[in-house]
Amino acid sequence: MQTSTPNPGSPIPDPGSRIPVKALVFDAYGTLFDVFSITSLCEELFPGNGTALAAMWRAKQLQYSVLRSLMNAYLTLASFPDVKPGLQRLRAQGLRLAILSNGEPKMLQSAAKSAGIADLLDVIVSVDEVKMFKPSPRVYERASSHLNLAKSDIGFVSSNNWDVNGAGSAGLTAFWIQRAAAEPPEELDYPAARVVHAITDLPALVF
Ligand code: LAC
Repeated sequence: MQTSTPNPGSPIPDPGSRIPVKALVFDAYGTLFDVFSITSLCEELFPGNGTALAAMWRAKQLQYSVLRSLMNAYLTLASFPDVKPGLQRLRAQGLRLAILSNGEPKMLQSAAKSAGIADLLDVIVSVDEVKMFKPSPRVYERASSHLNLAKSDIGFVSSNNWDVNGAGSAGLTAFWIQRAAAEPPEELDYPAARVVHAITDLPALVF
């Protein structure tokens, strides 16, 4: 395993400088939408086991397992509290904003609407249109075609380390939003250009 190789695709900018991007593209689940906001429903269904069930369901969702009753709960996921104010500030700065997710179009549109952020997004792109999942480079290329921007003009934000590395490897500037304090960085060749803890940290880091 390599540990300290710098990102060969795009060198890490000076940590003190802002990063020039024209758009920011966000992963959805765990990044914008709080997948643990279904914990209270899980607790109602299985008293005493809500937290464990929500965590297990997230693992299952990543494996693309389908269980209708909980999938429906994903249609109305809450967003993290920093998401709406962060997106509003980024938009006021003139950035174009998008979601690029392994989720289905209907689920993403519904969650964005329910979280009150649909109007802040220029486009919601689902892997459904390429029939491949992230981290395939073909998926990250869809962000470039939808926004009509070079990949180097796009920042990609994800809470998933593998997604950060995938985006960096595909030529986007990746930002890791570390939602879980204990999560260590991935030791692959494409580290994040910046690590943040909330979407509201991003406006000061880009221009
Ligand atoms: C997504 C998952 C991977 O939204 O978080 O693509």
